[in-house]
Amino acid sequence: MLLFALLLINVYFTQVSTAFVLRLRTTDMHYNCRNTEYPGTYGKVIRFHVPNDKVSWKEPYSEYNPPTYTSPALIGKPWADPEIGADGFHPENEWNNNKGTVNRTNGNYFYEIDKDGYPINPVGRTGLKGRGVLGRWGPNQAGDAIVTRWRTIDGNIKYSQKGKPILEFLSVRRADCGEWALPGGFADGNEPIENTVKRELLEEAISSDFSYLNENEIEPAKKMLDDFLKNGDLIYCGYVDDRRNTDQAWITTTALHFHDEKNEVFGVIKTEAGDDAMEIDWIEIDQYIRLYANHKHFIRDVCKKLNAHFV
Ligand code: RP5
Repeated sequence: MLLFALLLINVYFTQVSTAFVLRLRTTDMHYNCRNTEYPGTYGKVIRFHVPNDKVSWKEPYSEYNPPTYTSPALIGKPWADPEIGADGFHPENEWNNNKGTVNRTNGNYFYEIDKDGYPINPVGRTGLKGRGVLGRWGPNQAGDAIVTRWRTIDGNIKYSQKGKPILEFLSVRRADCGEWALPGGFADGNEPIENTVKRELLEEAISSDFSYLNENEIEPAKKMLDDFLKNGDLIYCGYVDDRRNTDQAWITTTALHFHDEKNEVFGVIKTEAGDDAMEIDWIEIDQYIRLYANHKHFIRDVCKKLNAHFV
């Protein structure tokens, strides 16, 4: 009896602590943008080592002396900021707001500016200063599309052992690192983020050639797709633990959910990998899926929302 009670307590605390760790990972910790070489630099840019307990800026770390790296590819690009103070670029009134030509808000997070006028990563240290390959100082706005439908076997919804229906979601394999991810990408200028999500989904995951349909089916199919993508449900808006982040530039995403309850849309519309996606698939969801950045947390929240299987 005592053994049974101890077992129950153990299970309870394991679940509680797992939920806690997941929450911490989403908001308060760097896993992907720390203690690695910077992506695309072939070992030339190595981040300064940041132990787990030194991620937070609140923890003193007197030895901290990160290198600075801003990719030369950013110079002169219309979608990238100049160096702060150069070319008449003085964004001090733009931080944390969306009043200028660039959205510099960061979801629900407020970020600070250091004494030299640079934005400070709101989650903590990354071991690198500069912008890396990110165009904007501070937040770089992105959007992600979570497209789901029920997993079926012979036309019937598949259920987990615990009796919960199982979802699948549309995933793309990124060409830059080979990891599976949600279809998504950066906002073009100050475009509304719903447009970014839709545009990136269409570019990366949906065939633009509708010639597989009969001529009289094409317009209704396009309209159906358009209607489906009109009302995405907000799942997340905020910081992403992306491997490209630095102490002064990071990615902020808005993840919108679209659910094809009866497979009416994707029973007709063909998916196809495009742009910077090298492969595409409907992936069955469970707690073991591995995804780019913190996309898995968005998927977990969608499962909660639809009371679908995850754990
Ligand atoms: C992630 O990077 C975002 O969640 C979004 O999926 C993506 C945007 O970068 P690209 O796919 O355009 O490289 O942090």
